[in-house]
Amino acid sequence: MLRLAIQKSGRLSEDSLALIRECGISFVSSSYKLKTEATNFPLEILFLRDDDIPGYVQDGVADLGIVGQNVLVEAGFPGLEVEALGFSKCRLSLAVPRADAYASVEALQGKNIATSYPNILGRYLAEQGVRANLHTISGSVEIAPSIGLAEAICDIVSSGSTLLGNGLREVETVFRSEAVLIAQPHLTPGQTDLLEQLRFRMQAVRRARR
Ligand code: PRT
Ligand code: ZN
Repeated sequence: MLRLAIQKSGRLSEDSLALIRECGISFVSSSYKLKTEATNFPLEILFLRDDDIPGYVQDGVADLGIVGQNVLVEAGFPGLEVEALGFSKCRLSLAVPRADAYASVEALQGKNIATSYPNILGRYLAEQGVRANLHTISGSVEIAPSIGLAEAICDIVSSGSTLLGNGLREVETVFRSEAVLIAQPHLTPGQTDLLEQLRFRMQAVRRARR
């Protein structure tokens, strides 16, 4: 038996469920249940907040998970990734108010930057030799400059319309992300075998979609 953790409700949920179903795995899901069991594959599905998924898989509470690389790497467990899934593509970018001068990342030296990704951003800035003050906030990061909390932000971007709507300009891509399948480090040989069957089916689904 394998336990797979997926996002309960959010941007990853629909595509995660669709992928499992396209792998030929049948299950009944209702919005009230936090757990369901597949009827034709030894798989249990847990519905969780995406932020909790890397830790649960690292600890072996769940054997597998589907999560964005942004959340996985920020949580500090990049090594759990076993398969890139090709959906929920986005980027983690730095942005500044549209009217502000910005020549290069040097412009952020000594500035206040609001983000929900202090670890990924901190590493990026260190590589660039930039020292800045990071303010970690968990949501609505894009309003930080307009309320005087920070001179720049670092947040997830896909279409860019949220940045635009908040008078911000994307200036650097810090990290590129997509959904990935992750696995706990201590699967039994039987579970490893099931994981390989699942990966094989997932790869076939991706090939068929192209
Ligand atoms: O409740 P829970 O904690 O489970 O969900 P959540 O609110 O933390 O996450 P959710 O559902 O918003 O996103 C889940 C994952 O989807 C993220 O971790 C990313 O890997 C991926 N993803 C893909 C995105 C986006 N695209 C995205 N556009 N995550 C967030 N956004 C947000 C972004 O933060 C910004 O506010 O959408 C806004 C920007 O979108 P654009 O299109 O205006 O640029
Ligand atoms: Zn989350």
